[in-house]
Amino acid sequence: MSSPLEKYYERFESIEDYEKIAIRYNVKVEGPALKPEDDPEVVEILPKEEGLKRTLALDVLYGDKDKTDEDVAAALEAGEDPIDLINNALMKGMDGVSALYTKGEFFLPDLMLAGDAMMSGVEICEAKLGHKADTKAPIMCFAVEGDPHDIGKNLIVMFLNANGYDAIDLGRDVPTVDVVAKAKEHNPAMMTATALMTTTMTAFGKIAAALQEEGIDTPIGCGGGAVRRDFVEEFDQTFYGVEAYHTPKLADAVVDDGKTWEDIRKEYAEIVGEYVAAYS
Ligand code: B12
Repeated sequence: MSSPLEKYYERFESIEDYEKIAIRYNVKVEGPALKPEDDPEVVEILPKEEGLKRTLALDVLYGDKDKTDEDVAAALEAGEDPIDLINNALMKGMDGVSALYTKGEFFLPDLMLAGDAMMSGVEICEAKLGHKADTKAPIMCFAVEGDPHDIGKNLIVMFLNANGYDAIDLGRDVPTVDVVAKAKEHNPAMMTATALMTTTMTAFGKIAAALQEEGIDTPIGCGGGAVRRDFVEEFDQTFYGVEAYHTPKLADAVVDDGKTWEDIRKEYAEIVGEYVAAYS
């Protein structure tokens, strides 16, 4: 007499036409999956020539920190220029990740793994250089007072660094007085403030008022799960930020094109180059 488990498996042994299983679950196999590096947009971004730079870009694309560390060390050993590795290998991998995330083909964990891999590679390059790579401008990033949620803020920091900015990461639960003190110290071109709780997002207005008292008019991008555009726009000096990967483009608009917080409120979708529901 067979056991219940054996009986269960016997049912499958009697199935002759396995296609029926697929039909029942409405599964259609459409051929081999497209590899991330074969996506047409990613093909345009990654270094085309086989070699250390392409390998490194792929390490980042696949979020493989250990392999990135190994390959950066090997590339530096082989005499590659650390700045060239940052700009034309590590950052290219991260650009590929952003492209796939924008399309909805990569997800938050992919971003975080790739960000860690890229930043680790950048640190090894900077250690070889003996100084930090030149950056476009300092941008200050923080999660507001009372708020422990920092995943979005960490993504912002990673995207800014990946795009050549000096992201000054103040961390999470940052008191408004510290924001003002750090703004005086670093004179950032822009700030990003993140809040995920209805109880903490009131900090945006307090921060804007405290900065204005000190005569600091730096644009502040405010975002986070619970935050809405109309709430943010109740205060001067602020604009509503939607996706972490938008931040470098918003920073470019401020740094390169002299856009103000008022301009960004009007031109957000144009600046980030895509349809943004909150700004439609
Ligand atoms: C992870 C998480 C936690 C983790 C945080 C870990 C960490 N290191 O961040 C932990 C477990 C610590 C936590 C704790 C708490 N949490 Co919590 N948490 C979450 C959760 C599940 C996900 C949040 C998240 O990381 N989202 C993903 C990131 C990427 O999103 P994001 O930060 O918003 O950033 C995106 C955008 O907003 C944008 N963005 C953000 N800022 C900016 C700025 C600019 C300029 C731009 C352009 C874009 C931008 O970029 C990102 C997308 O690309 C949410 C629920 C949910 N599904 O959202 C609850 C949630 C946020 N938590 C909540 C609560 C209540 C708490 C607690 C108070 C629970 C408790 N009773 O103890 C505690 C906090 C305790 C404290 N110390 O005060 C509530 C908040 C409710 C509210 N509306 O007020 C939520 C919504 C859960 C719920 N449904 O109740 N939490």
